[in-house]
Amino acid sequence: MAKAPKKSAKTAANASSKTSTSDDFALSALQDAHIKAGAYDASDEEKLALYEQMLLIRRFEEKAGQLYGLGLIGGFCHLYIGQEAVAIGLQSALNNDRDSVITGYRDHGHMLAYGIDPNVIMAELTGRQAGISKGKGGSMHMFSTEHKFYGGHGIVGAQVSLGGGLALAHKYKEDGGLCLAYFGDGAANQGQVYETFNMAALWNLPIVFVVENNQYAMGTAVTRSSAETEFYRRGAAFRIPGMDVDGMDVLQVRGAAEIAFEHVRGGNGPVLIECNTYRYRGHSMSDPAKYRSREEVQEKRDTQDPIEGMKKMLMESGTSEADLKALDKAIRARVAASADFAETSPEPEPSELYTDILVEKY
Ligand SMILES: Cc1ncc(C[n+]2csc(CCOP(=O)(O)OP(=O)(O)O)c2C)c(N)n1
Ligand SMILES: [Mg+2]
Repeated sequence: MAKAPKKSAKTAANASSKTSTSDDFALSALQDAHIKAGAYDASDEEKLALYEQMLLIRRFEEKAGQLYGLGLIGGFCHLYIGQEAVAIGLQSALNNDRDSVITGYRDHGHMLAYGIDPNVIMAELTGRQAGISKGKGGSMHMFSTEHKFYGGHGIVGAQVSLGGGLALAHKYKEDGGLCLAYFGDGAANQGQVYETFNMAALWNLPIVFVVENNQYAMGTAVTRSSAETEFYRRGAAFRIPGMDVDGMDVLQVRGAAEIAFEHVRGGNGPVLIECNTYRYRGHSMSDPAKYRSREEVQEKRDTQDPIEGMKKMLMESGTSEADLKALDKAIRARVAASADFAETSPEPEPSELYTDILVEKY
């Protein structure tokens, strides 16, 4: 069983370093603001919308898992189940007309969080012409420039440097946008991440780096791979303020997003957010997950599930169980329709083999 990082120790450590110099204070100021502000103060309507969006990701991913089992999805397929609060909490605070998003291969949830049609995502997973990459990319290579969603990247950590480039473009064009660049706890040990931190801080780029710490990189627990498991501190050497966020609570994530985005939009340079979360399924569909116990997974599900947590909150504020059941039914129907759409869509024409490839000198 993975040893849970000692989260209690860091608050004390922060407190002691805060007073040393004003510079140290600047690096922890956003974390202090996050602790003070706490969860986002959502209206009942907003809570229901966040719940609905998280549930759509969960049901979509469950269906993708089934289609994979039936052989309808080939290649790799990395599910986002358990991590829904991260993408929804952050992306609900974005300005979709201006801001850009980039992530790794665990990307279906981010696309749904960005409001991209489930039909075109499912069609991509099943390799159909109607897919968002014309069925030629699959699970790890989805892209929508129209929605300012820049992938979907299979090379661990590479999206962080590309995100730096997107942020540079926002600054260069003065379009007022920011880039949200997600990466995993495993990717956080890649050298290029720190090269990007340096340039982003040096050039004051509008970028929010988000470590989705789901406690594992493939089969390796963070405590076995990382000397510093408090990932939010890793920007300190580059003068990037960090925030340590409960990634299983959508309102905490949204609260942190409000603070981080305001800081970046104010022209103050990058922020690093660590969202502490957990993936329930294996690394990919082909992972039997023997490196952890069933009890560990069950315990997380029972005590920290982001969707159950929000459901409880909604019921406490008066939403009836019947209404929530009806919502789930509607989402299941929406997801089933996306699977039907994907299964009945044609595969790409063989001539598509010759499109979207570089064959000339550029
Ligand atoms: C440069 C590179 N090295 C190794 C791999 C193989 N690989 C794929 S996923 C992965 C683990 C990444 O874990 P993490 O960053 O924590 O993301 P998570 O899968 O947990 O979302 C590795 C090592 C790769 N795709 N690219
Ligand atoms: Mg990970």
